[in-house]
Amino acid sequence: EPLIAIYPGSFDPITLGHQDIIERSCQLFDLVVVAVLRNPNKTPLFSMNDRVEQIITATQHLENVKVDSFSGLTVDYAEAMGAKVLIRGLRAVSDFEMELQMAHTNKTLADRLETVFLATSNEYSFLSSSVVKEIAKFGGSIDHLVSEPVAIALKQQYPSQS
Ligand code: COD
Repeated sequence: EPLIAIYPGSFDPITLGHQDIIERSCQLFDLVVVAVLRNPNKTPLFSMNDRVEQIITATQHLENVKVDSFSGLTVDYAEAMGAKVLIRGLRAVSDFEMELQMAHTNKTLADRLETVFLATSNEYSFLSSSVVKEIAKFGGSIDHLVSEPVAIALKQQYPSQS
């Protein structure tokens, strides 16, 4: 039976930090499903289509990745996908409280789903989608933080600054 893991998130947009977690997860699991949440409470910068396309492009070189979108509870989506593992990336200590709370909540909702935390690579420990958007908005260089297609898309979102 293949070991399936899901990696859920907003990915607005996908960064090199996310890509690093996906690449490393692909070494550990038979299939990694990158799942973009449709969140009615958040207004994303990029449409669902754009985000999914960006992730597909960024993971083209990996054979065992599937990209999808979902709504509702992550645990329900994980069960529908037959996933036994939920992957999360941990950056600084500041991520810890929120992530532990999420893991505990998900454990009460789905006992057989295990959250696995991967520590971020050093170079990406202060990288987030929000930071990338902030820098792009004010015309700073983001080329070392996101893939080239994402950098181009961000520059198009904030044209007056580029
Ligand atoms: N290095 C390593 N990891 C990183 C980096 C980086 N530089 N940047 C981000 N990450 C990790 C994050 O820690 C996270 O694990 C993952 O990448 C995705 O990050 P984001 O910011 O794109 O996604 P989030 O954190 O907004 O995703 C939250 C969910 C969508 C997973 C969550 O809200 C959810 O499960 N919602 C569905 C409703 C639900 O089930 N609720 C109950 C759970 S409490």
